[in-house]
Amino acid sequence: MSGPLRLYELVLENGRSASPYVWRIRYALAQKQVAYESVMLGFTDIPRTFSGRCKTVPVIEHDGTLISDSWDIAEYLDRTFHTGVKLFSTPAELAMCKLMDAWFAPNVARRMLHVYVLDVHDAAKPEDRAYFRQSREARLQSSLEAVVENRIATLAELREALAPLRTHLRRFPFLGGAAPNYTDYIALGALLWVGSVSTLPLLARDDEVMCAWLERGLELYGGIGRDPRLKPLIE
Ligand SMILES: N[C@@H](CCC(=O)N[C@@H](CS)C(=O)NCC(=O)O)C(=O)O
Repeated sequence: MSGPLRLYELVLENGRSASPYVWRIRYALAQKQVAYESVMLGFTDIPRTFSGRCKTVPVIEHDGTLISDSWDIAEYLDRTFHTGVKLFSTPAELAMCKLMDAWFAPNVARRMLHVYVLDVHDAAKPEDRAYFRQSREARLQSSLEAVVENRIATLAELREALAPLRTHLRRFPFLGGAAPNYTDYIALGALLWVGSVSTLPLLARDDEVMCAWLERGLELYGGIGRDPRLKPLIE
């Protein structure tokens, strides 16, 4: 019999959980029907909380063990909890989910960052903003303002980059096929992150396929994605 599970999340000024990787795990826990207690941390709380042992969230604490990195957490959940639906029914499914992530990160998530990084800064807790600016500007080798200067053009590229998902979703209700799987959580997690901070709706209103999938995603598991604080994701 295993003990309670604690999920460390990233929180914004408005109290909303805002990491795309944490959202993957929130959906994973829902699919596995695992109850958990949330601990909300700001960016600068993370190193303090884990004394430097974990630098990013999500982190889970379970039976005295800390696990960071969302992929390690997802695999741990499948190994440890035999409730709900397995996240990766076979090694091949895990490999396909990793393939989706390998495509999604440079083509979609990177462009999201270039559209929304200043929005993330502005939505972060006030005490986290200087750290967020400094760390992201060092990583992007540019001021946040300069990164988002051409964001209307980047948003057009981002919408274009969703084409493979659109093609797939004309055939299937979910990226996982008839039912959602971890590939849906990768994309939904990113959209929910954007929706936590966005001052520019991501999806065009006439993008019916993506909009319908988003609505289905938000409804999953009793509507865990829905939140009155969510900014418009559809223009
Ligand atoms: N590879 C990690 C990435 C997690 C990650 O980058 N988390 C970000 C939030 S989206 C974070 O905790 N950043 C802390 C920081 O920037 O100091 C995973 O899959 O869990």
